[in-house]
Amino acid sequence: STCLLETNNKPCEKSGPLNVTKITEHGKKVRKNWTSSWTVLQGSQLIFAKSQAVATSWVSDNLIFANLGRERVFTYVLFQFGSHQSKTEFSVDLKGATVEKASKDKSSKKHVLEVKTQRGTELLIQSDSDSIINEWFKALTEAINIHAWE
Ligand code: I3S
Repeated sequence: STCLLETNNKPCEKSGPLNVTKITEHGKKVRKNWTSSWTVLQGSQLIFAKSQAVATSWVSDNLIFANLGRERVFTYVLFQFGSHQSKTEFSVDLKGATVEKASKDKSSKKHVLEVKTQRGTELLIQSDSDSIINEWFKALTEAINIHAWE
């Protein structure tokens, strides 16, 4: 598969191309700016980058390698704020987030999901493929449920 990144020896759950736009940032409405992003779901992090290569290097820039006993444990730290965040490269934390199928008034596009984070970011993610968006809906719902109480 396309998931090459590891966290605590766990491969990422899902990755692939999606169209994404923020609609709210820190609780404030922002102008839509649909871009196609390589999207990676890893643990409770949902990462957006321009391309798969950028996603890989961006995440590995934020990797901390720790040797715990005999096992090599890979832990990464993603910067939620600060210089590492840009319009095309950013991540959101899914702890306490919600995901739902977006209502028609949110977008004229088909197959749109709305993700709301605890920090007041709202994203729309979209694919022209019904089955791709359904897979993402399942994966995101699962990730949100698994990490809800952390
Ligand atoms: O929700 P909106 O404002 O109708 O979103 C559309 C606009 O953002 C539009 O751009 P400008 O109005 O900034 O020129 C985009 O091109 C559209 O894609 C947006 O709507 P959809 O329905 O595609 O999410």
